[in-house]
Amino acid sequence: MAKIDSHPNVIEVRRRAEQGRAEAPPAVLDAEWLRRLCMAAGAEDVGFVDFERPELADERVQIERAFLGAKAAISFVCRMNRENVRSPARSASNLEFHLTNHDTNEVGRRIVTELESIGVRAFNGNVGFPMEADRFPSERIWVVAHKPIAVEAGLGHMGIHRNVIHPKFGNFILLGTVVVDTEISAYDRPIDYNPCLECKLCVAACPTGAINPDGRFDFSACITHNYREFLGGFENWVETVVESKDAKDYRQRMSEPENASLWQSLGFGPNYKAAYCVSVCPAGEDVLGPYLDSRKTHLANVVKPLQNKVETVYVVANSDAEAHVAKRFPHKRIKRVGNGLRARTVDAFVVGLPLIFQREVSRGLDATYHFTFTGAEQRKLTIVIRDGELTIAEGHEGEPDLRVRADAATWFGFVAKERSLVWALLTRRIRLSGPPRLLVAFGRCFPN
Ligand code: B12
Ligand code: SF4
Repeated sequence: MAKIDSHPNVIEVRRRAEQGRAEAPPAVLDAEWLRRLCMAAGAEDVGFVDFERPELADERVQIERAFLGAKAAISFVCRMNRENVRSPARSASNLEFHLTNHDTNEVGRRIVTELESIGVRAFNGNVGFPMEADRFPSERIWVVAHKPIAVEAGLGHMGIHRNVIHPKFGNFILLGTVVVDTEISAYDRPIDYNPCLECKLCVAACPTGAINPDGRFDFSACITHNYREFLGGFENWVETVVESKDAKDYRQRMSEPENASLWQSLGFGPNYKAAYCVSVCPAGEDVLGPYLDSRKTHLANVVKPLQNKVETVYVVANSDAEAHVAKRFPHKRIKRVGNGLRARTVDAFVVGLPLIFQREVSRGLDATYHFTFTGAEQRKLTIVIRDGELTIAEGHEGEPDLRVRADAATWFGFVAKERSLVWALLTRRIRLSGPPRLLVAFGRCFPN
């Protein structure tokens, strides 16, 4: 301790404190002052939320894993230029996404820098990537979920396509969040209407059918195509390289444009393949005018060029997305790929099943499954597939049509196509009681 007492910096800090020159951080941040600070930092709208409200209880737990002491959040938006996002030229659209992504991170960083300079602990939650990759794909890999915070902060509501629509800027925004350990003098509340017009143009434009008219989102369809050059799509490409016998074989699996696109993604940041749901959305006061003037023109100039574009759409084999492209967009090329979404633990299995469930493929199946996992992970689950719906419950409920008793490691090896089912059945690492066709039908509902 004696050593630290004589350190020049320690002496100076103590001297300042004694002289009353050390600035104490404010006990409460004034909302008006904070709003001005955020706008000066480049935000185009901002709202404040406290973490006491029950709607954000789960979010707070997640954020505390990265930043202890979260009391309130500053939610802000940065606007994207519409015509670039809408362009069928992927290079133009991706540039707009990437640059706005960068700006949004910068705005968050500037806000944090200002707050830190007055002694307030503040944390900038990444807009998107990089994320906590070591959790992929078992848990959510993002630290802050910006959408629920933006909704609570009164910056808009999620439309049918599950993007937040701002009442003025529409869905041409990216979201940022700065978390602080200090209370704010006034908090915002969700706005009392949804800017979404329910026109369903997003449903019509999405090449993979990921957006359903009832607001359901097919996570697997979107991530397989749109994120082909991110995460799981990248892993699938690596496996393609590994599995190729020689250069000629590789060239048959990956076309030259695909290689060029991948190189661009690796060199300049990963390229999205679509985002057409965002492109076509006419909602928001600043966006709506031309659509109200002539829906026909909006369709012809914005929606049709994206629908008519001849392009490759990436799908999982025998998925709802594959059927959708074949039916709605016969001029687009279908390419079957893997998306890397495979469970390795029972927890990941439970989280992942709803994300890869194929509602249309499941039609006609009415079955209750009792799973008993043994070995390293012991757990009982009841999984019901009925009327295109999936339900998962802990424990065993009701009378099953098929009982599956499986050593957990063997089961996940089988799901990842690394172990043969026949071998697992013969060695009794997986045991079935009931018609085996129900296991085949189960597998069809969750292609990966
Ligand atoms: C995960 C994610 C995705 C996923 C899932 C999309 C989704 N609807 O959530 C995928 C990869 C498909 C995706 C795609 C896109 N995304 Co995105 N994405 C995120 C991320 C990281 C978290 C989203 C979130 O909060 N989900 C939770 C709840 C609130 O949303 P939800 O819709 O109910 O949840 C779904 C998924 O999150 C998923 N999920 C939930 N829990 C778990 C757990 C695990 C383990 C997994 C794997 C998945 C998963 O399943 C849910 C149902 O489908 C945020 C960035 C962030 N850190 O917040 C950006 C974000 C939502 N994305 C954004 C954008 C712009 C896009 C794209 C347009 C990208 C592009 N340029 O093409 C597309 C649009 C697709 C769409 N219509 O939603 C913006 C949206 C801005 C806005 N105005 O709302 C965000 C907020 C980024 C940002 N900082 O601005 N995205
Ligand atoms: S395109 Fe239409 S239906 Fe889709 S989110 Fe926008 S306003 Fe809602």
